[in-house]
Amino acid sequence: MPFGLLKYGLNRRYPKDPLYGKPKSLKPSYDVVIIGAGGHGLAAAYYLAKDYGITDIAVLDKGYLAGGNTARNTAIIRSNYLTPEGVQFYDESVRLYQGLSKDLDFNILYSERGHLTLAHTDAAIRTARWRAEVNKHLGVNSELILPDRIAELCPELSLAEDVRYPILGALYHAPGAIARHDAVAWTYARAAAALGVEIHTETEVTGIQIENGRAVGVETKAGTISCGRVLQAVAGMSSVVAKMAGLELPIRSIPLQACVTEPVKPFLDPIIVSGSLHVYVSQSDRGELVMGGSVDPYPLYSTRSTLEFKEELMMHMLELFPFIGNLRVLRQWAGIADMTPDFSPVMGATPVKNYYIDSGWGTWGFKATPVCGKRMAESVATGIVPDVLLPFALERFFRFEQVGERGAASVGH
Ligand code: PYC
Repeated sequence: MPFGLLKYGLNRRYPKDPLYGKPKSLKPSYDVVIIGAGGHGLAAAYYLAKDYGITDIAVLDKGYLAGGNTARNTAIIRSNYLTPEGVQFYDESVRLYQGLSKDLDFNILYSERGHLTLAHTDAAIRTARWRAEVNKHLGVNSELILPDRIAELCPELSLAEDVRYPILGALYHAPGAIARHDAVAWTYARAAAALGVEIHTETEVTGIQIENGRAVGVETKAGTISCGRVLQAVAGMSSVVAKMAGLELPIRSIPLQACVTEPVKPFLDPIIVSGSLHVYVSQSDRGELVMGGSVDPYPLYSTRSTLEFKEELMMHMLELFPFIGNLRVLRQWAGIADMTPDFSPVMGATPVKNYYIDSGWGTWGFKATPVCGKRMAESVATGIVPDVLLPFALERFFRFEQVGERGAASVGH
């Protein structure tokens, strides 16, 4: 029997150190505490250390590394948004993603596929044209295309006209990509730890200490620590954690389910999204179809997945790809989407001094990982929220300056 198998099989604990170093005990104090060891929290830790030399950082998580929404999304990367604020922000993220494997010397399996948002109605064609024009104006490659071009880009897609929702056109976004979601978290964890950042998993935060309107410490199940600044990056639990700091967020948390099939030979190159059919699907480099549909119809803090979800998704998938009827679904799951009223995130400073927030990601947290990490690190390090984040401030809801991004959603709501 191979030696390694025995060593792993007979050990009560996983016998290898995690790739972010040996676990240490919590210190009584840190310069910065980051709540949430998902992609965003880890990226922020890395950029704080690399760009600003701030390395006295503890990243805390109640579970295992990147086991929340980072592990549960469908790994789509794109910047074909509707608002200029959204397009500029996600475009910076796409550019960071494109260089990430090289910059951090870790293969995140970044794979540029092209992204097609199918339009089945006149209204959807209008929105696609609108998005294409805003994108082009800001230097982002998107265009409205018609069925003959769709057939060239994705010959497997059914373009039948005698169906409920014939395809009239699509928004084509050539830079649309997928990546290995776990690897994104792993690469940031490894690089941050190499610079001195401590990552403490299974260390749940239970309270935030505030004195004179300023965050001064964090209570955890492993003890209380004092700190100079706190960043919360806990997608799916944003309202719960913000409440510990006395903040009320305009967020409803709703499950979003997804699934993967058994692997099959590559046949689907682009990422396909259909708003009317409530489907988004890509084929991973391992050959699995990775897909999902609409958010659940009610708020809930649960990551269970349902038969109804699967039945509905398959019904719609078969309209687009009638030949996949025999494919088996291997796994299904749910993440929790923190939805804001305008479908844009909430990032930046808060009314509690030294308490920063990275939240409200709804269904687009994964694609924002590098830019959010980098720009939140800038906010925390300098105390100045950069221009690219200002439109997403919490106060926008009090100023009636929302950043309406619903029209760019791939996910049905
Ligand atoms: O916005 O591309 C997207 C997306 C797909 C699934 C969740 N979000």
